[in-house]
Amino acid sequence: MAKIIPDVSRTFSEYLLLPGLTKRDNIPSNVSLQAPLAAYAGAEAPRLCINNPFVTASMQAVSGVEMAISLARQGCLAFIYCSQPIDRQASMISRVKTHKAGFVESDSNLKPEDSLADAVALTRRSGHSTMPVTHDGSKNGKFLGIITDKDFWEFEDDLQARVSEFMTPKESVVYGDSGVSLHEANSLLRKHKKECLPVLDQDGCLQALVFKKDYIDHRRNPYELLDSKKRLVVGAGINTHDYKERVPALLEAGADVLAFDSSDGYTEFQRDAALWIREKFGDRAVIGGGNVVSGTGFRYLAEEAGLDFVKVGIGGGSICITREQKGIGRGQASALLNVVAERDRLYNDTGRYVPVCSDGGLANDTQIIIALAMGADFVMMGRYFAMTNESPTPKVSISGRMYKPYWGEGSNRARNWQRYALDDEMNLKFEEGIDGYVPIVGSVKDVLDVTIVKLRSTMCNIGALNLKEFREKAVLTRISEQSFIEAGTSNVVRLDRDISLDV
Ligand code: MZP
Repeated sequence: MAKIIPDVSRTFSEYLLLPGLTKRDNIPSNVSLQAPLAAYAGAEAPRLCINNPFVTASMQAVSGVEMAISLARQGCLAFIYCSQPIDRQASMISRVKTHKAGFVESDSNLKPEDSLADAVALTRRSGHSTMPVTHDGSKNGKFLGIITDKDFWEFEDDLQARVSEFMTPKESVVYGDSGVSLHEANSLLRKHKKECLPVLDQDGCLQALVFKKDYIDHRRNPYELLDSKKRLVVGAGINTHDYKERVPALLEAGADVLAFDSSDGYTEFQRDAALWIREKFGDRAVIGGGNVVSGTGFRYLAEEAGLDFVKVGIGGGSICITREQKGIGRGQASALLNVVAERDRLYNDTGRYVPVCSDGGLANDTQIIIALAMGADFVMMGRYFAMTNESPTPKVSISGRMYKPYWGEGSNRARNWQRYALDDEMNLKFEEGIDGYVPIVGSVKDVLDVTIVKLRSTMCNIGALNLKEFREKAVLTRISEQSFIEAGTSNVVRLDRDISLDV
């Protein structure tokens, strides 16, 4: 007969943290959010750490080049999705690795014969108000000048007039020559009191733009995640089907960490693939895997497969219908608690610490905080990042609000059958993910800033200065339905919810 475990499957929203003693040095600015991303033994330093404990899901609707650059700049990490041809994924990795911080490719360009109306439309589409003018309107065309929204008045000037009549021509533009260092470029911006510096090659073609706001942004991002050669750190999703070709190409392109993207990772397929990669690339490869929902699954991947970190979660993802389609999965809180207990046992038994990632189903900042308090070393999120400006999907207006498409890797749209099927036979006979929309909430930095402030603040309430202390000191209580209601406001008309301001 089947075994029924006594515990019911629980979710994060069923728990609350009890405050611990807050000492005088427990202030948010003293808190470190650094988290290990690679297994380590005893007192040795992990081969890879992130500075903030958030990584992106390896998904088409989430993890493109722009997202990866933004995440690394915020001290986090993105996993570029593997549900695409090997050469495309490798080229995305190398675009992140070769991204020269501060030099950006111009993605809003005009031709001299374009009209002011074209300039206005481009600004609306791209959100950029500085537009280089090149001979053919391409990003690397011959540079002729630059036009910004300060050069004309949208409601006063003739919008049919040509861009060439309003742009600042090349002769009057301060620009840098190819080979200029970022330091020199910033000095030119400062000296000439400019916001944007075009960089031109020896033929006068546009190579890149340097913005003053990026310099300021850089100075404000002290947690940026860089490798030993000062390049941004990036991860890549992999699967157990084509790893013998995919992994060498990704490592060659510069991927710093690999993670099996699989809904159920407690398999011999994943172990065999991990052992093959380890034998071929040794410790140079940081390899994560999963997903699992039990201590047994964790132990198998940590010990037998020798993984560097293990992801926890089946069926909790916001776009996931695995539980209803196949009847497998586990409440995310129960799964995580079971796995982190095994991680700590493994550490006590062997001295090897294998970090745990809570993957999927984090619906708000509170749940992120509870996941880290319960023992996750870091969290992986899809929806959270799909809602930002940097996700690789187009903005869509629905009933006057702006959204972005977000779809599961197990949906027909992603066709990522490698994530779900054990062999080619099962190639998407049924879907495990849905296709939908999420509201746009701002930039990655905007949303992370808020989450980080809340996390640091809660850690101070618990009396923890780092994430290890946080999980060691955390005391949680289960909440009843009534106390869940009590947690909201009571008998007060809320300005943000109950009163319409349009009256
Ligand atoms: P969420 O942050 O949107 O709630 O969940 C993201 C996670 O859901 C991913 O990291 C992955 O583990 C999982 N996922 C991705 N696609 C599907 C699906 O199509 C899925 N079922 O479950």
